[in-house]
Amino acid sequence: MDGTTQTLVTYELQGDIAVIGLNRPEKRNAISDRFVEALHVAATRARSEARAAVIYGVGDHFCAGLDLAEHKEKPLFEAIQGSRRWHAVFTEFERGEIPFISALHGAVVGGGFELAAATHIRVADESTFFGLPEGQRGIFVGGGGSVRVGRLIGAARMTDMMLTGRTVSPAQMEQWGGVSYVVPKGRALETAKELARAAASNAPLSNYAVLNALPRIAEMSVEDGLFTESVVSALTSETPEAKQRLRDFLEKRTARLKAPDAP
Ligand code: 1HE
Repeated sequence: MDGTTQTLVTYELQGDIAVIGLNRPEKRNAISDRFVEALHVAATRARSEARAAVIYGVGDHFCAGLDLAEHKEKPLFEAIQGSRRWHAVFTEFERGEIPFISALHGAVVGGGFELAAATHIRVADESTFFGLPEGQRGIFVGGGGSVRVGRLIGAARMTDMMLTGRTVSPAQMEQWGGVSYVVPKGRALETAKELARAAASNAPLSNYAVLNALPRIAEMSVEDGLFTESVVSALTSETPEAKQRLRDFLEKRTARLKAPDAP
């Protein structure tokens, strides 16, 4: 079903964090045109009222990718425009003001993987499997995957996934750098919320710099990157919030860092 009455994307503000649910479980959260617009609405709302956000899939899977039933009817030019709209909306997640953390389980395939790649931290539970079955469907990635997934896990691994159609386990994906956390089945959403709450407690301008300066610096020459870093660093230090946070540390009003729990 993708009728006019269904809430394709749910949204809930829980304190400082927005919790966004992909909510078309009967079609494994396949992304139709209306679904992309619902993602746009949720991202816009989260960016204006939350300090971090979590995205998860309702049902047994995170997301089965592009809605193939809708796609097969599309004329060429509409397919190009559709892909460009995915790019624009996913960029709202990737290069906005607040961090987005994806909680993954079940299928994270095709456009579902492209969506996860546009988020800033990926948490996968042990039921997760990753796939890029575009070749099997006779199409190509169109939701930014050739840019984001390729940069995330490396072009050779992406090429392998696309040519062979193989699925990849969360443990393997963690080794490849495609996910940052692998947690027991059913624990991804809670872990993602904990991480979102931690990120939400940072200074908003620091988070903004992480989301918008880091990926740009990664594309620069070493010299340009180092110069840009100095400018961004000095700018963030100038805010009253930074000055207050620095004072809080020096006057021993903030908790000290401690070593991570094993392992
Ligand atoms: C769909 C879609 C979909 C399921 N578009 N309808 N993506 C794919 O190639 C993945 C295709 N899907 C699957 O491999 C499987 O559905 C899953 C592994 C995700 C889940 O399997 P399962 O057994 O739980 O569900 P199912 O029985 O296969 O699907 C349930 C229903 O969802 C069924 O419809 P129904 O009317 O028969 O109940 C499916 O047809 C429907 N469904 N996935 C439309 N993707 C911007 S470019 C991005 C390019 C891509 O993303 S290509 C990869 C597309």
